[in-house]
Amino acid sequence: QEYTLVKMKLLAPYPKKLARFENKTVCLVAATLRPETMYGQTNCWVRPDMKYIAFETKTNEVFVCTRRAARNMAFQEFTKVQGKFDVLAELTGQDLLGCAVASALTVYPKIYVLPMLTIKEDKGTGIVTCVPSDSPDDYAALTDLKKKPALREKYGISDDMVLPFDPVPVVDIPGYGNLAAEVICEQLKIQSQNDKEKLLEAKEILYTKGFYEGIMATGEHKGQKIQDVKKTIQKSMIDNNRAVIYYEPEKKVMSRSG
Ligand code: ZZB
Repeated sequence: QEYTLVKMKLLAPYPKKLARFENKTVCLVAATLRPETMYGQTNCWVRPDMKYIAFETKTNEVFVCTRRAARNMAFQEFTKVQGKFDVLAELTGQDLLGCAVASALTVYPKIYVLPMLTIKEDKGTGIVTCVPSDSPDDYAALTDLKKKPALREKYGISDDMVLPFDPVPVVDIPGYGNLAAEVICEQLKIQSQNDKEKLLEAKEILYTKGFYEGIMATGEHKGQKIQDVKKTIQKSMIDNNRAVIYYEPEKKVMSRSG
């Protein structure tokens, strides 16, 4: 499985556990299958109770992701020595909550690290970029935070990190419009980020519809088909040093290699 790894650059002040890297570029790296939706990023997701590490890449950047993802990256020439990575810091999602990051293409110059409780350990990097216009999981999790002051309070998230960030129209999907995730969450009566089965159904519908019928609604490729621009947008992010390609091995292979 090929993912686009989006470098979400940590902005100063860095959190305590990363403070000693303040003279370096630190990136929370998010794996996505939808590089063309990056125009609509509204925040970065981490799971508060999940463990993350920081390691140095061969280009002298510091990447933050799960240990499992770091190990995969070490076998994909991200580090100086093949298969090896030095753990510079160990942290939890909680340590990253409320930090500010800058990500490519999005209309919001400064976005925040917020809690998503359904992030899986065994997929991607454990860091997820939020696109509430097109990802039902993201729309549901952001709506949870917007509607529930108690949830924000529990995780020490202030209103200004959440409330100003509305979904941005990025892709037009015939029958769903340009805020497809919101439309489908309403149609399927999705109540929260924990509505697992309905969210899976919503995601599958939008992946297929978006890929085959989606038209860019913003940016320099406005009016073009998603199929025709996906690779172009991925390549331009890579050329601008804002993303890299990351492969995820098949699950079976993973469990054999530890
Ligand atoms: C931005 C984005 C925009 C995404 C969209 C989807 C959509 P999949 O399909 O199951 O392989 N993701 C990545 N890692 C994780 C994780 N560890 N736990 C939970 N979610 C994760 O999952 C890949 C997608 O799920 C990724 O692509 C990421 O969200 C999220 F408009 O990135 B995506 C219809 C979906 N649209």
